[in-house]
Amino acid sequence: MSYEPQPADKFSFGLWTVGWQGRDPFGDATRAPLDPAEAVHRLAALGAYGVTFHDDDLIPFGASDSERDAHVKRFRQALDATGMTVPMATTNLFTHPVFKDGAFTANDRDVRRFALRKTMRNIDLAAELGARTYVAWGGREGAESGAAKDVRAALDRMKEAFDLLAQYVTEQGYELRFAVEPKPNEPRGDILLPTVGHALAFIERLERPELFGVNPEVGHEQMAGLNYPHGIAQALWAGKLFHLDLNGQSGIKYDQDLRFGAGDLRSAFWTVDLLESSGYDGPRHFDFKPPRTEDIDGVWASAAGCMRNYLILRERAAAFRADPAVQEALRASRLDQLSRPTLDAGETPSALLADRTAYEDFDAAAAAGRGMAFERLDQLAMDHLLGVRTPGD
Ligand code: XLS
Ligand code: MN
Ligand code: MN
Repeated sequence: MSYEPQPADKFSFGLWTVGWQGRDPFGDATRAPLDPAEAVHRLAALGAYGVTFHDDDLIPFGASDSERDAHVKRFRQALDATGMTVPMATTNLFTHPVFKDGAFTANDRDVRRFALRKTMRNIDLAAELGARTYVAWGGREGAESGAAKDVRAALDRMKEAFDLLAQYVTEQGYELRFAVEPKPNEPRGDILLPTVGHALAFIERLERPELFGVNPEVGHEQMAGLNYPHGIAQALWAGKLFHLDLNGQSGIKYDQDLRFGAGDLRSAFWTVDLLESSGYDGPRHFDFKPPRTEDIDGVWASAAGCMRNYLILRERAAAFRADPAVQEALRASRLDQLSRPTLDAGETPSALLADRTAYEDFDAAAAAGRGMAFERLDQLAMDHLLGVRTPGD
């Protein structure tokens, strides 16, 4: 097996990922700026099919209209030369100091209006470049102290912003849907819409909920101590997994943005298993940061590693599902029963009350005595993940 990424695998990368210069709160940049056109060419050569961007990744904040046109033209030429697509775009509402107290939920009304205009401008470009998803990560929508943010008022303003943007794309006739990206903290002490669950609940309060889904990132859910595959499973169940950010994270700490497969490898295995078996057909988008120890060769090695690890895990997950011993173990763990409705078709509360086997004659001690056989099942997964399971074992 060569694990060679192909465009059909739908791997995409943010310009800001391979372009990250390694500036962190404690240290300066360790790498030179990367030309977006060069990034497109290199990623295409590695086997990616798409590239994504924040407005400011492509067009420096404050650029004149003619500079802007030149940047977009160069980028387009690279896309045309390589056949790379732009499946998603997003807005930088966090780097410039004007956004120090947020964008759509900044206390200052003029900052909120500026943030909306900045977003609408980049939505036009995203639509022009053929993007189908517009990500909204509220990087600085939050607070460090209690009285500084009236959370209910801030959520009103967040809803107002998303309703306005949805009205805008509808009026423009853009085929663009929004994907809200949750994160619990960093750079704010606490960020609004901190988890997939918060975002899913918020979306239902919007005027056009059908235009909104989520963009869950591996590390962000894990920073909140949550189970990423469970988070995306609930998003899939709700029909809301519009996009996702794959990367690696080791436990509850700062946003590590390791390459996919690093950090919690077992979680990565279950993530790929779920994506591949669920019919999710969106981009496999990597939002990672090549560590600042790396030179530019290390950047490309790291990007290649994201895709390679996905392909290895895809192969391992498929082998796990196809293994007759696993299918038997799944039955022993009664996964087939979980898929069966608890009530018979048309069964009413009174019919359930009339069923003595469900309660009066139910042998709780016997049911409690049944082992679930999950350990054998999980060890089979482990053997597949570690590559030591051979057919017929
Ligand atoms: C930061 C986020 C960011 C979004 C896009 O933590 O992951 O990169 O994905 O703005
Ligand atoms: Mn992250
Ligand atoms: Mn992200």
